[in-house]
Amino acid sequence: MKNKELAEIFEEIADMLSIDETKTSRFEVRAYQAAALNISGLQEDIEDIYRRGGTKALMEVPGVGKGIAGHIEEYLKTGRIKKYDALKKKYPVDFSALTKLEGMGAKKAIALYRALGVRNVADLEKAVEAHKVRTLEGFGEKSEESIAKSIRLAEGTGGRMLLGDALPEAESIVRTLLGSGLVGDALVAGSARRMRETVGDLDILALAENGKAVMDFFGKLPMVERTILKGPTKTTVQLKIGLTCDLRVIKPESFGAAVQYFTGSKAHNIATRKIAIARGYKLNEYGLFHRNGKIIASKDEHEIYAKLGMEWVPPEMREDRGEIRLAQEHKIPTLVELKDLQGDLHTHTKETDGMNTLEEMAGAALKAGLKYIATTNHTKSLRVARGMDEKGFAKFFVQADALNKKYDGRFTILKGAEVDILKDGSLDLDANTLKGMDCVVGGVHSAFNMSEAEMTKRIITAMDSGLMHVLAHPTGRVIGVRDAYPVNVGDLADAAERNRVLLEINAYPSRLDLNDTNIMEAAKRNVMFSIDSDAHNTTHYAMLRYGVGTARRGWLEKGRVANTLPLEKLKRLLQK
Ligand code: DGT
Ligand code: CA
Ligand code: CA
Repeated sequence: MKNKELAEIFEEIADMLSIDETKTSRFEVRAYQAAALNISGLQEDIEDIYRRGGTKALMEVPGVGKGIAGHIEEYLKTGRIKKYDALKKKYPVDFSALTKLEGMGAKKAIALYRALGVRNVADLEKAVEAHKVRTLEGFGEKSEESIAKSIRLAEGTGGRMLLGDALPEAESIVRTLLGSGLVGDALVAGSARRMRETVGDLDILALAENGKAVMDFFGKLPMVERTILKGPTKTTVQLKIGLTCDLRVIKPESFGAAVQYFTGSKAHNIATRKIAIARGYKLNEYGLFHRNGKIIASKDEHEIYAKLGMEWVPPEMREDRGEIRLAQEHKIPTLVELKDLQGDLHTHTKETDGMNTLEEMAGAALKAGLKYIATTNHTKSLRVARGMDEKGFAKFFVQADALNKKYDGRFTILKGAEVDILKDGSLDLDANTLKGMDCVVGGVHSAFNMSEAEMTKRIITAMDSGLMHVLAHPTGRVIGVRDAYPVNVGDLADAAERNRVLLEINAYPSRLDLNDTNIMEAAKRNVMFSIDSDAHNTTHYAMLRYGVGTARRGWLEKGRVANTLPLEKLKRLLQK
């Protein structure tokens, strides 16, 4: 059925015609739009219509006049439409993908094409990453951010949403439910509770006797776009942010069992159910039961694990990756927590591509409960980020000295850089400058296109320089934007151990790099990690929680995370 293809072509023709709007083309634009709309809504196959009665039959379709019927005939016969091809030649831009992004019309797409050469979503991603969009007339920082967000949502994550976008929404729903007075308790379950890096849908549980009132309230929340399915115990809605959300209303007597069940993961549940069966029990979302139906535990999640002979398992570990046995042996590690973090070793200021001054960044960190940050601006070869040279850093650090003096020990700024690891593994600042810094964070920012062996060697060469303290975002992936470059994480971890380089867990929600499984692999060595926000503005310290969540998914204890150390101990650790 070619209906959809044709509708998209006509939509795109309309987009392209609208770029140079004159009186006649405005009329044409509307004609193509109407045709697109009507054809996409057509139940019958447009090819059948044509076969049945030629262009005359086509013209009976609402919105299809003589000209458009001719185009359809041309397309069905030749697979092309000359008018479309000519316009595409003039505007070689993937409008159909670009205009699907929120707030992006044909005119904006063409403005981006003219100013920055943006032809498709991939180009736009690059432009957004390089912060080129915000400088254009009619765009600005806000619109750049919303473009970035809609790109992430539109593709790449396979319909899944970043935890960093999904979890705050879930928490806001939970807060609203708790504030309604209609529920005794409410919490986020599912993959969001497990802090998975992306979330397929939200699962919220509410404790209440009267399901109907809760569901009525839920369906009317401002963040809800429409209700997909409504019942007294389960309601599914489409949220405006582009995610579906299940709300389940649970009776108090089975709340713990429901929390355990709907937190998942499915694999963890299957494993726990097997343990129940082995003990002659039955486990489901209503409780843990004897085979005769008598209830053993159901109100409290901890009780269910206890009655299964298991230690309570932190949600982040519930992936059936070995946590079941640890829980049976009562050897679940004490995982690192957000409140354990005392500092942040990777932050930026407006001197390069950040948004705030060093003073503002330090003040916000202090407010976020941190005792120290390393200020780590980009280095000279990273031109898109206005990277600084040796002199630039020297000048910039005067500010750090002055602020440290002012803070008088209440807070400390460590002097550092996010130094580019160049193609040959050398670092992008001279060795003396780097030696004079407290915290050198090395990272790959360009020339990703290498074999695994080459990339691994490049990064190890950089670590072997003895000048690096932290390896930033070790695999370079940006969720939904680009995959990790090929690299052997085990070999990197070996080099990190040898050189006492900290492996970063970059907390930025689209990075989360290292990820959970890489952390587990690296942690087999005697290496330490650093959970860093990579903050580019004062609000970004809030992202640290996602880094902590990822560290917990990688089973890390506080003792493995360098920035849980008080300043003096951290400084000793960083000394080469
Ligand atoms: P998602 O939504 O893809 O990010 O991942 P989850 O883990 O949130 O999965 P979801 O929303 O399908 O279901 C929520 C939880 O409910 C899941 O983690 C475990 C539980 N669950 C769902 N389906 C099954 C099942 O067939 N068997 C068992 N044992 N548990 C299930
Ligand atoms: Ca889910
Ligand atoms: Ca679900």
